[in-house]
Amino acid sequence: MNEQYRLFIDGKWQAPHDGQWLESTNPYTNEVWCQIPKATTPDVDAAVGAAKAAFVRWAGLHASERATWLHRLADKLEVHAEHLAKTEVKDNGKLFAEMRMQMAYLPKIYRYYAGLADKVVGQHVPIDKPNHLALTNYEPLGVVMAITAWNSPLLIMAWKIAPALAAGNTVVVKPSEFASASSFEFAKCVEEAGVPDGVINILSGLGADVGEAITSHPDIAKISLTGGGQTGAHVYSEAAKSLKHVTLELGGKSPNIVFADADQERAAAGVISGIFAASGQTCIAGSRALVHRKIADEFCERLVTIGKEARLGDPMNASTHIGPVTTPGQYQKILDYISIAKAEGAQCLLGGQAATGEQCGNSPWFVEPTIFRGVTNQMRIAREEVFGPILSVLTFEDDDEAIAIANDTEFGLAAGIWTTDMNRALMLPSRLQAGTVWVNTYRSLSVMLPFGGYKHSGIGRENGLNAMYEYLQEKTILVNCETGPVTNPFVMK
Ligand code: TXE
Repeated sequence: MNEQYRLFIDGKWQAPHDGQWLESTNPYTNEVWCQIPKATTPDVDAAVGAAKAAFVRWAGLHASERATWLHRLADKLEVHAEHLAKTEVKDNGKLFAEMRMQMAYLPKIYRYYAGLADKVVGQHVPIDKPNHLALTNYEPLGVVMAITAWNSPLLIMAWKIAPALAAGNTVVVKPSEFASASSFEFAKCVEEAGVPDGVINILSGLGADVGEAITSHPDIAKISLTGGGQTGAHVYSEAAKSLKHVTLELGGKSPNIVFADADQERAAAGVISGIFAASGQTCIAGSRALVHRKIADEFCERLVTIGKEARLGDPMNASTHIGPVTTPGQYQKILDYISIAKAEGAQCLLGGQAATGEQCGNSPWFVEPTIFRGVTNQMRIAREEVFGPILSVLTFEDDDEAIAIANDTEFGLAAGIWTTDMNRALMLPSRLQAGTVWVNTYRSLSVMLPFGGYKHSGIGRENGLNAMYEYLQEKTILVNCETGPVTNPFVMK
């Protein structure tokens, strides 16, 4: 019997108001494996109401007490890491090897922000008014709505709710309808850890059903969303109507720039993992390889050689390199872009079609790792986010041209540089319009480092010290200590 999850609201498991559930399909077995509740507006109201009521108590705790709760939660996440990883694989078809690493990292994120909770301090400002005492202080925003995507549900959730909770906010999480189960398994850890009721609430459902209830809800102070660009823009404009704070982590079309002086073996491995890991379904996918014209032939051969070695198969199997695509919609989108690239005149060096065969099990959603050469930056395949295992190779003549092509995109999430020239390594990152620039590495993240996008890749930053301030507001306190006679009350001092 498949598990039928319930909403986690105010520390209790509740059936959705409309009594409807959605089915979750395992992308590898192509079988429905669980049911997730289909929340609607009354469920959003209930969850936000619970979070609002809990806020007074949670924000009133000393920061070090909130930190203790986050550590307790982290303890439970450690105990259940393996189970959480397996749940995510069933939901999104990503490799167990990757999800296991993510789950091992998850507690560190909660512990990092637990450690920061009581380090947030205000200032005494020696202002230019005699006999006045000026202080600043940081206070939480209130109820934070975390909307997450299907590609790394619990990691993305942690980036949002760990700093939000440490800062004193309470949260409602709405995971993607394509991968909600792990968020409910996470809620079991919340329950086991004994986190006070209403501090963390989990809702599942369709964005279209609950979107308006979220964006217009008067008691939600902030929305933090990871998702597609269109969703981000829509949520941003709707949230503006009630002046909500917003953090957006959206898509990318990230360049991986390979200079002629690069260590080609390392660069090729980096470019391949940058695009084929997670079947290319990551916001930081290095989907454009910009290769110096002088080495382009040799480098493309290397890419094809490594790409051919990719083993497609069961994501639970340790020897699998590439699993299925997560959703039928995503699968179709990727195949459409392959057709578009071919029609635009790009030359297909590898793959270029759906993958079938025994290794794909019952899954109809495998796509061959694909490399296109002869791509120009004007082609749609170079401009639009595919979110699949499709690499476009472009060439450049010199540094200026590489930078110009790299920056000629509406996105700006990440970029990679492969070079052994120290000057390039040090001087070029500042010329790239991207939130993260990796040099001689790619797709390497840390909770200690800010992460977020330039341009259409997002607004605000996650991770790092400053992410705490995305969930805080600054207060000024000015105390007049004058004792002399009152002067003219009609003139502002
Ligand atoms: O994302 P959506 P989808 C990109 C990627 C992918 C495309 C579509 O290119 O092909 O987006 O993916 C919720 N109000 N990325 O359709 O729809 C939704 O329920 C409030 C990049 O899965 O943007 C889910 O929880 N919420 C990305 C979340 O938004 C709404 C990761 C994201 O879903 C809503 C995922 C609304 N009106 C996709 N509409 C990345 N940055 O990594 C939807 N949602």
